[in-house]
Amino acid sequence: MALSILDKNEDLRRAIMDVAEVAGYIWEKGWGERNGGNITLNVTDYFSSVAPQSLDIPSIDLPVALPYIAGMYFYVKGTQKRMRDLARWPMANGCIIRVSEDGLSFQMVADEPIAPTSELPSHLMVQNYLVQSGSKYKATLHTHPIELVALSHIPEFLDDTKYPNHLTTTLWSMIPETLAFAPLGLGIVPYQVPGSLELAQATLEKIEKYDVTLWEKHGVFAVGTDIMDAFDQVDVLNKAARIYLDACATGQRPTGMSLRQMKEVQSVFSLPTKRII
Ligand code: 2HA
Ligand code: ZN
Repeated sequence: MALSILDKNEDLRRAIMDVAEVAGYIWEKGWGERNGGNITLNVTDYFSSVAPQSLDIPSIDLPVALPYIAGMYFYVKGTQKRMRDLARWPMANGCIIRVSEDGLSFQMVADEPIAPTSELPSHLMVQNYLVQSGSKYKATLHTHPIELVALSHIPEFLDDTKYPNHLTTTLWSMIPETLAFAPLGLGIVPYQVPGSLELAQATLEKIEKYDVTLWEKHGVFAVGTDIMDAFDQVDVLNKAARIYLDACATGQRPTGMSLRQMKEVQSVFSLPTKRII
Protein backbone atom coordinates (compact mmCIF):
# COMPACT_ATOMS: atom_id res chain seq x y z
CA MET A 1 0.00 0.00 0.00
CA ALA A 2 1.30 3.46 -0.87
CA LEU A 3 2.50 5.59 2.02
CA SER A 4 -0.05 8.14 3.16
CA ILE A 5 1.04 11.76 2.84
CA LEU A 6 0.75 11.88 6.66
CA ASP A 7 3.44 9.23 7.12
CA LYS A 8 5.94 11.52 5.43
CA ASN A 9 4.97 14.72 7.24
CA GLU A 10 4.73 14.56 11.06
CA ASP A 11 3.57 18.18 11.56
CA LEU A 12 0.79 17.72 9.02
CA ARG A 13 -0.19 14.45 10.70
CA ARG A 14 -0.55 16.18 14.08
CA ALA A 15 -2.67 19.01 12.63
CA ILE A 16 -4.96 16.50 10.93
CA MET A 17 -5.22 14.38 14.08
CA ASP A 18 -6.51 17.53 15.84
CA VAL A 19 -9.16 17.83 13.12
CA ALA A 20 -10.06 14.17 13.69
CA GLU A 21 -10.31 14.78 17.46
CA VAL A 22 -12.67 17.72 16.95
CA ALA A 23 -14.75 15.68 14.47
CA GLY A 24 -15.17 13.09 17.25
CA TYR A 25 -16.34 15.74 19.73
CA ILE A 26 -18.83 17.07 17.17
CA TRP A 27 -20.29 13.62 16.67
CA GLU A 28 -20.48 12.96 20.42
CA LYS A 29 -22.24 16.26 21.04
CA GLY A 30 -24.87 15.46 18.43
CA TRP A 31 -23.80 18.41 16.27
CA GLY A 32 -22.84 16.26 13.27
CA GLU A 33 -25.74 14.04 12.24
CA ARG A 34 -25.05 11.99 9.09
CA ASN A 35 -22.74 14.11 6.88
CA GLY A 36 -23.57 17.37 8.69
CA GLY A 37 -20.87 19.98 9.11
CA ASN A 38 -17.51 20.74 7.58
CA ILE A 39 -13.95 21.55 8.53
CA THR A 40 -11.31 23.30 6.44
CA LEU A 41 -7.77 23.84 7.64
CA ASN A 42 -5.05 25.85 5.91
CA VAL A 43 -2.10 23.41 5.91
CA THR A 44 0.17 25.38 3.58
CA ASP A 45 2.84 25.80 6.29
CA TYR A 46 3.38 22.03 6.33
CA PHE A 47 4.10 22.02 2.61
CA SER A 48 6.51 24.96 2.57
CA SER A 49 9.55 22.72 2.22
CA VAL A 50 7.97 20.79 -0.61
CA ALA A 51 8.20 22.19 -4.12
CA PRO A 52 4.77 22.36 -5.78
CA GLN A 53 4.26 19.03 -7.47
CA SER A 54 3.44 18.91 -11.14
CA LEU A 55 0.12 17.22 -10.84
CA ASP A 56 -1.19 15.18 -13.68
CA ILE A 57 -4.72 15.22 -12.27
CA PRO A 58 -7.81 17.19 -13.26
CA SER A 59 -8.47 20.70 -11.99
CA ILE A 60 -11.88 21.67 -10.66
CA ASP A 61 -13.10 25.24 -11.16
CA LEU A 62 -13.84 27.41 -8.12
CA PRO A 63 -17.11 29.40 -8.22
CA VAL A 64 -15.22 32.68 -7.66
CA ALA A 65 -11.60 33.76 -8.06
CA LEU A 66 -9.65 33.45 -4.78
CA PRO A 67 -6.32 35.14 -5.50
CA TYR A 68 -5.01 35.37 -1.94
CA ILE A 69 -5.00 31.60 -1.42
CA ALA A 70 -3.46 30.85 -4.84
CA GLY A 71 -0.94 28.01 -4.49
CA MET A 72 -2.09 27.20 -0.93
CA TYR A 73 -2.97 23.79 0.53
CA PHE A 74 -6.09 22.94 2.56
CA TYR A 75 -7.36 19.87 4.35
CA VAL A 76 -11.12 19.69 3.65
CA LYS A 77 -13.81 17.26 4.77
CA GLY A 78 -15.16 15.24 1.84
CA THR A 79 -18.65 15.71 0.48
CA GLN A 80 -21.17 13.27 1.97
CA LYS A 81 -18.56 12.15 4.52
CA ARG A 82 -19.47 11.73 8.17
CA MET A 83 -17.76 13.45 11.12
CA ARG A 84 -17.83 10.19 13.06
CA ASP A 85 -15.90 8.46 10.26
CA LEU A 86 -13.50 11.35 9.85
CA ALA A 87 -12.70 11.02 13.56
CA ARG A 88 -11.25 7.57 12.86
CA TRP A 89 -10.03 7.85 9.26
CA PRO A 90 -9.34 11.49 8.44
CA MET A 91 -7.67 10.83 5.11
CA ALA A 92 -10.42 8.50 3.86
CA ASN A 93 -13.07 11.10 4.73
CA GLY A 94 -11.29 14.27 3.76
CA CYS A 95 -8.76 15.40 1.23
CA ILE A 96 -5.95 17.85 0.74
CA ILE A 97 -6.52 20.32 -2.06
CA ARG A 98 -4.14 22.77 -3.66
CA VAL A 99 -5.53 25.99 -5.14
CA SER A 100 -4.07 26.78 -8.57
CA GLU A 101 -1.54 29.57 -9.11
CA ASP A 102 -4.25 31.78 -10.67
CA GLY A 103 -6.71 31.16 -7.81
CA LEU A 104 -9.40 29.96 -10.22
CA SER A 105 -9.39 26.20 -9.63
CA PHE A 106 -8.06 23.47 -7.33
CA GLN A 107 -6.70 19.94 -7.48
CA MET A 108 -7.05 17.11 -4.99
CA VAL A 109 -3.54 16.33 -3.85
CA ALA A 110 -3.83 13.47 -1.37
CA ASP A 111 -4.46 10.72 -0.45
CA GLU A 112 -7.58 9.40 -2.09
CA PRO A 113 -9.42 11.51 -4.67
CA ILE A 114 -12.28 12.56 -2.40
CA ALA A 115 -14.50 15.39 -3.61
CA PRO A 116 -14.58 18.25 -1.10
CA THR A 117 -17.63 19.49 0.77
CA SER A 118 -20.61 21.28 -0.81
CA GLU A 119 -19.81 24.18 1.53
CA LEU A 120 -16.41 24.69 -0.14
CA PRO A 121 -17.38 28.21 -1.42
CA SER A 122 -17.99 29.59 2.08
CA HIS A 123 -14.94 27.87 3.54
CA LEU A 124 -12.50 28.95 0.83
CA MET A 125 -13.94 32.48 0.49
CA VAL A 126 -13.42 32.95 4.22
CA GLN A 127 -9.92 31.40 4.02
CA ASN A 128 -9.16 33.83 1.17
CA TYR A 129 -10.32 36.75 3.34
CA LEU A 130 -8.22 35.54 6.31
CA VAL A 131 -5.02 35.45 4.22
CA GLN A 132 -5.87 38.78 2.56
CA SER A 133 -6.32 40.46 5.94
CA GLY A 134 -3.03 39.08 7.33
CA SER A 135 -4.85 36.99 9.95
CA LYS A 136 -3.15 34.10 11.76
CA TYR A 137 -6.43 32.16 11.64
CA LYS A 138 -6.12 28.84 9.82
CA ALA A 139 -9.31 26.91 10.58
CA THR A 140 -12.94 27.20 9.49
CA LEU A 141 -15.65 25.06 11.03
CA HIS A 142 -19.29 24.57 10.11
CA THR A 143 -21.44 22.50 12.46
CA HIS A 144 -25.02 22.13 13.74
CA PRO A 145 -24.92 22.85 17.52
CA ILE A 146 -28.35 21.97 18.79
CA GLU A 147 -29.09 24.76 21.28
CA LEU A 148 -27.72 27.59 19.12
CA VAL A 149 -29.76 26.37 16.15
CA ALA A 150 -32.82 26.17 18.45
CA LEU A 151 -32.35 29.85 19.41
CA SER A 152 -32.09 30.77 15.72
CA HIS A 153 -35.79 29.85 15.46
CA ILE A 154 -36.79 32.53 18.00
CA PRO A 155 -37.71 35.77 16.15
CA GLU A 156 -36.55 38.19 18.88
CA PHE A 157 -33.02 36.79 18.62
CA LEU A 158 -32.88 37.21 14.84
CA ASP A 159 -33.91 40.84 14.46
CA ASP A 160 -30.64 42.68 15.00
CA THR A 161 -32.21 45.98 13.90
CA LYS A 162 -35.02 45.92 16.47
CA TYR A 163 -32.99 44.30 19.26
CA PRO A 164 -29.32 45.05 18.50
CA ASN A 165 -26.90 42.39 19.74
CA HIS A 166 -29.70 40.74 21.72
CA LEU A 167 -28.59 37.13 21.19
CA THR A 168 -24.92 37.86 21.93
CA THR A 169 -25.80 39.79 25.09
CA THR A 170 -28.17 37.06 26.27
CA LEU A 171 -25.47 34.40 25.77
CA TRP A 172 -22.76 36.50 27.44
CA SER A 173 -25.05 37.05 30.42
CA MET A 174 -25.50 33.33 31.12
CA ILE A 175 -22.01 32.62 32.53
CA PRO A 176 -18.90 34.86 32.72
CA GLU A 177 -16.80 32.39 30.69
CA THR A 178 -18.87 33.10 27.57
CA LEU A 179 -17.80 36.72 27.63
CA ALA A 180 -14.21 35.71 28.41
CA PHE A 181 -13.80 33.04 25.72
CA ALA A 182 -16.15 34.28 23.01
CA PRO A 183 -15.49 38.02 23.49
CA LEU A 184 -16.45 38.99 19.92
CA GLY A 185 -19.94 37.50 20.31
CA LEU A 186 -22.04 35.94 17.61
CA GLY A 187 -22.97 37.33 14.17
CA ILE A 188 -26.27 36.36 12.59
CA VAL A 189 -26.71 35.36 8.93
CA PRO A 190 -30.35 35.26 7.76
CA TYR A 191 -31.45 31.94 6.21
CA GLN A 192 -29.90 31.08 2.82
CA VAL A 193 -29.77 27.86 0.81
CA PRO A 194 -26.96 25.58 2.12
CA GLY A 195 -23.88 25.59 -0.09
CA SER A 196 -25.00 28.72 -2.02
CA LEU A 197 -22.78 31.62 -2.98
CA GLU A 198 -25.27 33.94 -1.25
CA LEU A 199 -24.67 32.08 2.02
CA ALA A 200 -20.91 32.25 1.47
CA GLN A 201 -21.06 36.00 0.77
CA ALA A 202 -23.25 36.74 3.80
CA THR A 203 -20.92 34.66 6.00
CA LEU A 204 -17.89 36.51 4.73
CA GLU A 205 -19.42 39.86 5.69
CA LYS A 206 -20.03 38.68 9.28
CA ILE A 207 -16.70 36.88 9.67
CA GLU A 208 -14.90 40.18 9.15
CA LYS A 209 -16.19 41.10 12.62
CA TYR A 210 -17.14 37.88 14.41
CA ASP A 211 -15.31 34.60 15.01
CA VAL A 212 -18.62 32.72 15.10
CA THR A 213 -21.71 33.38 12.99
CA LEU A 214 -25.06 31.71 13.35
CA TRP A 215 -26.68 30.55 10.12
CA GLU A 216 -30.39 30.99 10.82
CA LYS A 217 -32.21 27.64 11.19
CA HIS A 218 -29.11 25.73 10.08
CA GLY A 219 -25.91 25.92 12.13
CA VAL A 220 -22.81 27.96 12.86
CA PHE A 221 -19.70 28.92 10.91
CA ALA A 222 -16.62 29.63 13.01
CA VAL A 223 -13.02 30.65 12.42
CA GLY A 224 -10.04 30.14 14.70
CA THR A 225 -6.27 30.10 14.92
CA ASP A 226 -6.55 26.31 14.74
CA ILE A 227 -9.40 23.81 14.75
CA MET A 228 -9.46 23.48 18.58
CA ASP A 229 -9.82 27.26 18.91
CA ALA A 230 -12.73 27.38 16.42
CA PHE A 231 -14.42 24.44 18.17
CA ASP A 232 -13.92 25.92 21.67
CA GLN A 233 -15.65 29.17 20.74
CA VAL A 234 -18.68 27.33 19.37
CA ASP A 235 -18.70 25.06 22.43
CA VAL A 236 -18.62 28.04 24.82
CA LEU A 237 -21.46 29.84 23.01
CA ASN A 238 -23.54 26.69 22.73
CA LYS A 239 -23.07 25.99 26.45
CA ALA A 240 -24.54 29.44 27.17
CA ALA A 241 -27.47 28.69 24.83
CA ARG A 242 -28.02 25.41 26.68
CA ILE A 243 -28.07 27.17 30.06
CA TYR A 244 -30.57 29.72 28.70
CA LEU A 245 -32.88 26.98 27.41
CA ASP A 246 -32.52 24.87 30.57
CA ALA A 247 -33.46 27.90 32.68
CA CYS A 248 -36.46 28.59 30.40
CA ALA A 249 -37.50 24.93 30.85
CA THR A 250 -38.22 25.70 34.52
CA GLY A 251 -41.05 27.91 33.23
CA GLN A 252 -39.23 31.13 34.09
CA ARG A 253 -37.13 33.51 32.04
CA PRO A 254 -33.50 33.61 33.27
CA THR A 255 -32.41 37.01 34.55
CA GLY A 256 -28.83 36.74 33.25
CA MET A 257 -25.91 38.72 34.63
CA SER A 258 -26.57 42.44 34.72
CA LEU A 259 -24.90 44.85 32.26
CA ARG A 260 -22.80 46.14 35.18
CA GLN A 261 -21.60 42.60 35.98
CA MET A 262 -20.74 41.98 32.35
CA LYS A 263 -18.84 45.28 32.04
CA GLU A 264 -16.91 44.30 35.17
CA VAL A 265 -15.84 40.98 33.58
CA GLN A 266 -14.85 42.85 30.41
CA SER A 267 -12.62 45.27 32.29
CA VAL A 268 -11.15 42.82 34.85
CA PHE A 269 -10.05 40.46 32.07
CA SER A 270 -9.25 43.26 29.54
CA LEU A 271 -11.31 41.46 26.93
CA PRO A 272 -10.86 42.43 23.29
CA THR A 273 -13.83 43.97 21.51
CA LYS A 274 -12.21 43.44 18.10
CA ARG A 275 -10.15 40.61 16.56
CA ILE A 276 -6.50 41.25 17.34
CA ILE A 277 -4.81 38.97 14.79
O1 2HA B 1 -21.90 19.47 4.39
O2 2HA B 1 -23.72 20.68 6.86
O3 2HA B 1 -24.51 22.61 5.24
C1 2HA B 1 -22.94 19.25 5.23
C2 2HA B 1 -23.57 20.50 5.69
C3 2HA B 1 -23.98 21.49 4.68
ZN1 ZN C 1 -24.80 22.39 7.52
